[in-house]
Amino acid sequence: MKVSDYVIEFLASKNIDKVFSYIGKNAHLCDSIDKHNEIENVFTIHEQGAGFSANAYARVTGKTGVATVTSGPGATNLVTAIADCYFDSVPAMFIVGDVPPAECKGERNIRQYGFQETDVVILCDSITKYATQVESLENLRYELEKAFFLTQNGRKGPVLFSLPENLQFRTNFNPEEEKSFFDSAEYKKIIAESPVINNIDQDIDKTASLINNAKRPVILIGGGIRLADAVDELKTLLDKTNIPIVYSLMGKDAISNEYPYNLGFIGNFGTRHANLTIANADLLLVLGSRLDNLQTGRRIETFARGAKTVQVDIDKNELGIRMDTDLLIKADLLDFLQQLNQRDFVTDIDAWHSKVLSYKESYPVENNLDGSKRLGNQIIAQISESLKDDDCICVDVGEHQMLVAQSLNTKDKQRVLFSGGFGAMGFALPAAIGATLATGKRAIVISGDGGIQMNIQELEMIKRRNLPIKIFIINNQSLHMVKLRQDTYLESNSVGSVKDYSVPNFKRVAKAYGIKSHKVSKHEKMAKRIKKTLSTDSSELLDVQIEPSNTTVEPRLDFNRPFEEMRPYLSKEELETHMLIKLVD
Ligand SMILES: Cc1ncc(C[n+]2csc(CCOP(=O)(O)OP(=O)(O)O)c2C)c(N)n1
Ligand SMILES: [Mg+2]
Repeated sequence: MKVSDYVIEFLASKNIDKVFSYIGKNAHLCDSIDKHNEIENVFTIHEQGAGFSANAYARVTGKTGVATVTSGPGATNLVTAIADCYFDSVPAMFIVGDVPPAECKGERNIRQYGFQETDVVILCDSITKYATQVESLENLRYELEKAFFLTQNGRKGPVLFSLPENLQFRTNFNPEEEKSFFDSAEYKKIIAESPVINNIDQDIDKTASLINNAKRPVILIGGGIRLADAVDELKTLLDKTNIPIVYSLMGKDAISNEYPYNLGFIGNFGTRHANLTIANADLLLVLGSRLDNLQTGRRIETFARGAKTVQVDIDKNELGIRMDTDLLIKADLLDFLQQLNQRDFVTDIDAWHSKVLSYKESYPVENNLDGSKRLGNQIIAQISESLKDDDCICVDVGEHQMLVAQSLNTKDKQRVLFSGGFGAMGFALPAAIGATLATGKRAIVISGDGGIQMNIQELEMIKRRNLPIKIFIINNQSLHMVKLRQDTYLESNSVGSVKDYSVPNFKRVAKAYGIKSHKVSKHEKMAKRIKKTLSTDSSELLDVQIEPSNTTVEPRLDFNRPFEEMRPYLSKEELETHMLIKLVD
């Protein structure tokens, strides 16, 4: 059997139906994909585009996303997308068609021997679960099975698989004769160390008892719920208990705004009602969130300070490292919730419900404290009003992203994809391409004027494949998230974010790519234009031109403030009316 055919047959046997590709020394692999009936190449315009598309394919299907590129510059172009998978625990396999080992420098003390030689294994070692090069056919089956297995086992993530060009076209390969990873001691050891569900009986009892005794419980949802495919189990728990929820960026699309006790996004750019809810809780159940400091604020001792805390995560190294926690549980969230749901719950939290709903009514995110409207938040809320029930919304990085986290009102079947831990500008457009190709459903891009320019070349893909993608550019003509920091710490010296930064005419750019486009700048026309754009499925770009002052994110938590004290500040008297625990001096 030809080696490249074997590799592609292996992927097809894992139900992978698309590989995001850019051609080069992987040509044999791409040729085998092309000749296979159940799997297709999707050739993007840049390797980073292929990487982010594979990333989104994995996020929306739960399957392993696959991208393949050439050695050297192809691989380095992919690095950002690989890192993004690593930090957001996205299962993905990145295959590099590499330089033959005989043409590599080996032990020689030189920079490069072969053309386009780069040590991709070392390069990607710190941003993958496993990075390997197949140096001879003896290891091919073992390494391929191992690498693919690791993408999904335990805490998910990316692997790097380098397959030199000279091996791809060998035709004398018989996988039946080669050793399998699944027969190995290495595999048995990994399985033995995986989370064991029947060990957590006691933890489940304790958690159920904490829930039943709590007067002010809150669940903080992280990206782990989606990764564990535990959304339905979480809904069951909420049906039984009606516990209020808040979410991190990565947890946004696990429970929609259809749940009445969804208090929203927490943290430095969270909503005031979410932060007040955390601040006043007496029980905090953290499900699949690593509690990074954008969520907890820098004064971690003030975060959920009146609450007993339980943290559940599949990765034991994430447990309890940021705050004192009463109960730490290493478990797969699906197992954990399945078991927890078998317990009986008697909760008495009506007073708490009234309280948290009063937070929400007092401080709607679309309003300033004086009642005037916040245009940036309103635009995002208007987008949500016209979305279809199963749209996938792909969001870039910057102020517009925080506005989405605060104000995009979701429905149960919608997905919202972010570059969470890595915060990579340029994510949204190729992610939308991957999502829509994976599901056949419509995807929506919400990007800034900066982020969209980072992978704008992928508009060509939308046209070539006639994809149902709507692109909203929240165009404040600046890299405004950074401008905000320069205002605070650098006396508003907006070098790079406003000064010596520029944007093209996006409407004309889209037109050049053959994509329908419009521009809207009058505030009173925006709602109607947004609605019109979303009323069809065909590709379209809408340049929403807005003054930078209208995207500035509020409320926000300054680094030296207790968790509930967000800027713009409430008077002490007003804040005290909401507090069930003492304010920090
Ligand atoms: C690849 C990359 N480069 C730089 C940054 C730093 N950064 C974070 S947000 C941001 C501004 C984004 O500007 P834009 O896309 O216009 O969004 P806005 O904040 O204006 O809404 C920058 C430069 C980043 N996150 N990613
Ligand atoms: Mg901008």
